[in-house]
Amino acid sequence: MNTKYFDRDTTHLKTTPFGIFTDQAGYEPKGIKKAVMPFPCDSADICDTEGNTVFTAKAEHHGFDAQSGDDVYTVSFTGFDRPGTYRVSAGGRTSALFEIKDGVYDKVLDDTLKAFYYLRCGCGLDKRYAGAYAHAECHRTDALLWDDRSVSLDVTGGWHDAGDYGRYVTAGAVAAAHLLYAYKMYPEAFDRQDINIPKENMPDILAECRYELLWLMKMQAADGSAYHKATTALHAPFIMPEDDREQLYVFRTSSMATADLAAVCALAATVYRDIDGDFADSLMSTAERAAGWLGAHPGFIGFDNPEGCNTGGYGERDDISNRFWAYAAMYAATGDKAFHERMLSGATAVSDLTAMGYGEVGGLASLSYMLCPHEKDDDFAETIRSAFAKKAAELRRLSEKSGYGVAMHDREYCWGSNMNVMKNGMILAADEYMNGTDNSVFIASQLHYLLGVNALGISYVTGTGEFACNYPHLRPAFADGIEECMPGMVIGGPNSRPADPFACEVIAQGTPPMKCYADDTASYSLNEITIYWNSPAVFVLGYICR
Ligand code: 9MR
Ligand code: ZN
Repeated sequence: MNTKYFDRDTTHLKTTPFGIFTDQAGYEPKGIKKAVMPFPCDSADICDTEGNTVFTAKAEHHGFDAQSGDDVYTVSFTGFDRPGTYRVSAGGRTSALFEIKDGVYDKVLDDTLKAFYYLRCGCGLDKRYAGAYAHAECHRTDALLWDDRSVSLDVTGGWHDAGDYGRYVTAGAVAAAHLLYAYKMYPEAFDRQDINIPKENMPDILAECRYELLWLMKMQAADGSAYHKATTALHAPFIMPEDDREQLYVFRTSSMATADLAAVCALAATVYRDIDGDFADSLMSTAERAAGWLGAHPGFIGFDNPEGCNTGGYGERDDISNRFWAYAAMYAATGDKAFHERMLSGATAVSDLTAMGYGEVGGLASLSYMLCPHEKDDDFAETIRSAFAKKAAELRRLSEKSGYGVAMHDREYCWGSNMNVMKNGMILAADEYMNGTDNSVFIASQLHYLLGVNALGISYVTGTGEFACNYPHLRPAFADGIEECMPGMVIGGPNSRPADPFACEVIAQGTPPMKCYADDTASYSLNEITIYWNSPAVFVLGYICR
């Protein structure tokens, strides 16, 4: 718990005690292993826990890295594959401890998936599953329709979106979809998983998604459209979820939410069909009613917070990619030519066929289309494949140019930059899936960045690594009074356009993008968590652990 939250004291902010940056989870024995040193050196040693040197490698000068402002040296120790626990040391500095072993990322995969359980709303978290992070039932009361307070609705369930207790349809649909695509593409990684959540007769990842899907279905209005969000009028103070007893509201329909609901339910129906036929049927009926509404309402209905509400807006400028995703997923679920036609006719206006959400979702549509068993339009399938090939080539170039191996444009160091890192990993994985290009080294590099190979030498996943973020802008993590944050939370990360008072105070003008970060509860634009920042990390880890 960061007790300094309220007085904006910054003295507790720590910089890494380590001078050499490695993946703090570690490396597969056969994996590419590279440490980054932001200082001149000729060679580096791999040392065991007793300090004995077990391997020495020559350093290379990568050169100046503008995103970090560092003159970077790297050392490759891929040739060293003996399982064990090590540090890299050079020039009187060391790295954090890391392991070399088979299955070294399994625990991070488990943790990042379990994070969704910790965010469940509408239930209590039982000690058996949540341990010290158990808490009583939250947000069980009916919600009033914001625009007509005589209407009261049961919209309990789902995941809390983020550091706040809001629940938003577009955000939830995209996060669940990332997990479902991950399962479709890499089932081996998830079939064997046991993350200690209430058991259902299916892999844990599907049980966890089901919890969100049941809520998403409740967010459908009688006319088939989807309400945009369910939140209180104002963000709660930093209290436990069960202590947040303000009136809940459901906010009016948006066309993005309706399209995303159709898409995720249709996608989910294909996943649950063989596991739970009744559930797949109700998903399909929700998807069909939402798609029916979309057909009857071709105009864009966006969303802006009404007067008196300050919870997340999740406004979008158009719903083009959302509708495209809905029809692609409907076609994938049904094989119905009418949906195929609608998808193809909407495709030309889609700006990016590789975009993985939460706003632009063209890439999710592409995944649905390319994964589906039905007949495809050859030209359009080729258009999708080449969009991924082109984007992946660009990402490989960025990754090679970066001293830290991260495939990021400067502009991507924005609110939730770690989502961009992981989404870029997803695009590389999708390119590999569709085009057969081996992107494994580049995908692993994106994970290494997240877990410590970055200019601050910090692991951006709570509970993984000797120097990991621990004070996210996450209400229960503050209010539970427990020093250690619950594990597996992927935080937003560096943001070169800090947008909260704390960040504006502590991030000096001119700080290089990769260093615009502080591990403090107060900073929502640097250090919040959300479900759709965790979900692309689960996808990338699914690829890696498959
Ligand atoms: O993730 C969203 C980010 O891209 C936006 O820049 C930011 C400001 O509008 O909002 C973020 O979403 C927040 C949402 O509105 C409410 N729940 C927490 C989300 C993460 O900060
Ligand atoms: Zn809740």
